[in-house]
Amino acid sequence: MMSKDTSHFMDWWREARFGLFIHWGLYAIPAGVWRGTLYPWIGEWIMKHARIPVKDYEQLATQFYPVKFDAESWVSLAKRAGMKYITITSKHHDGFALYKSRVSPYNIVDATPYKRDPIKELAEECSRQGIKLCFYYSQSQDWHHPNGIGNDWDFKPDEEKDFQEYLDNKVKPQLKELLTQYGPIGMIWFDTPKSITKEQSLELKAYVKSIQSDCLVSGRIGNGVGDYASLGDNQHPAGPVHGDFETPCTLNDTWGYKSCDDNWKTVEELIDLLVNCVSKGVNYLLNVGPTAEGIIPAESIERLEAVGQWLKVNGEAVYATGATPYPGEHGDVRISQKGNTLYLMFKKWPGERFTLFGLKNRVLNARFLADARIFVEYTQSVLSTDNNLARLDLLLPEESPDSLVTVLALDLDSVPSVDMRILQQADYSIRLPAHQAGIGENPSGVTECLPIGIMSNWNDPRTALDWSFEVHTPGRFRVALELQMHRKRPELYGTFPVTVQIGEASVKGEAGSINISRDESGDPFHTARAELGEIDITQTGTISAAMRLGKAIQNGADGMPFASIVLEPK
Ligand code: FHN
Repeated sequence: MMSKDTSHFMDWWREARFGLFIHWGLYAIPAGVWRGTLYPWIGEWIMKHARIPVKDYEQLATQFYPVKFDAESWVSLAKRAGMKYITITSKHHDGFALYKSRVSPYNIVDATPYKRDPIKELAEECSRQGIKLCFYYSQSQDWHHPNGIGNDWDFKPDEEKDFQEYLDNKVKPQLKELLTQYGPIGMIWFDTPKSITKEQSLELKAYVKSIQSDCLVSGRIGNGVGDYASLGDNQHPAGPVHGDFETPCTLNDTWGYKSCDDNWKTVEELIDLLVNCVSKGVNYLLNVGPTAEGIIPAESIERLEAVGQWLKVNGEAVYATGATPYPGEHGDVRISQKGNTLYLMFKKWPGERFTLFGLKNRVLNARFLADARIFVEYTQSVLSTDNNLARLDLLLPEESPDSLVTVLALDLDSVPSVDMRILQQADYSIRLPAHQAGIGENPSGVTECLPIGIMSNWNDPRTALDWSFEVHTPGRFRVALELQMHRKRPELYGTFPVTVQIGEASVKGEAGSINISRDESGDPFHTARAELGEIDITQTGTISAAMRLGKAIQNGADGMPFASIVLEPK
């Protein structure tokens, strides 16, 4: 009998978890500076920000000669970093093809003195070194094409353009080239759908699949028809997501190279962000912007190699793992799972004692990925006095076994099974996240929690959010709200009165724009904190909580961008 093939075309991507993004093109030459003016914002947008006429921007091609480009070293860097796929800009919004295209002479082989096809060299290297190659392709914005979206300084306004003509005569023929010239391609990473219609998104998707049926299409193909969904740039989920997600992220503040951008994330931050993604089942696509010479900046290389070193030791907790089985976060611990193993990833070392609540399985073995020889003593019990709360008490070394995030693997007697109630954590804190909130009266019917764990359209004071949670250690708690807001538009949110009721106690305060300051340069999404005050919880067991707005919100940001209530012991 023939065995049934149960593989799925998304398997490789789901198992990969970590990929390399490469933004490389003509914009690496000005590197943020045009005719003596330094432009803020991301480097690859300089043509738009400086409103550079096509005929002037095209001149950059005559100077593009990346003598130091070396496909082998780029691909081996991705491998050393522990990345499983590479997504490179085959054509960004500036319309320039980074490969040999017969559709448009505006490409690296025909329009530059370099005359080599780096995509071909990368494709050969990727196949030699065994890593998936994917192509970024800007399907809507094309500032070089009269009918592409976005250039209104050389061409007609977008509304008057024949977008379908551009799709038919540039996008599709170039996709065909990309999907037939370079062997099997993991994905086409479409971006910024803009006004593309659902029919057009579907048409593009079908077109890609008609050439390579297993090639994925990114969520940003538009209209929700991608094979998976994309979070915003540098956006990290506040709670567990449902479905397949990826978040594209920068190492500094730009995608395409900018000579003056040295706002580099630290290795610690990068590993924290990686484990945060892993614990939510989200892929982390981390960018480098090579210089016009073809060099990946040393600061990027150092950081990626350090992440790779960590992954060499701790990759078991990352690759082919699923999101935490718990419905919410565990303070400074991120959790993933694979088979019968649960991985606790400690962002902050708890010291000698750590208690994990709510794990229902029997633990067979506890081992550190950084050093399996360290003996970990543990006991398991169920507290019938606290509504049958299961607890696992671990006796850990005083110092963390890994200098960065330490991973403790718990091998269990079966697939992880956990208490789905909201539980007070070992550090006595309690988190009441948006995605676990009941939405009481919802008069307009539009308030809902987005897949990334942020409340959307919560603007009606009649709509109360409610929770119930389990307390094992009563006491006095500070009450704070976490809101996810956009740093570039803080004024959008306004500031609103809120009331939080915890059991019999309540606390009032204000939250919104006052909790965030404008920042044009860094990551746009920011988790801001609003301190509301303090309350007492006087008993163990199940406690209820609710939160209301003090007045109706009418802002341009879909209401209050609420992520969580956090109760921290005083
Ligand atoms: O406009 C682009 C930007 O230049 C960059 O390519 C990022 C990467 O996710 N995507 C768009 C903005 O979201």
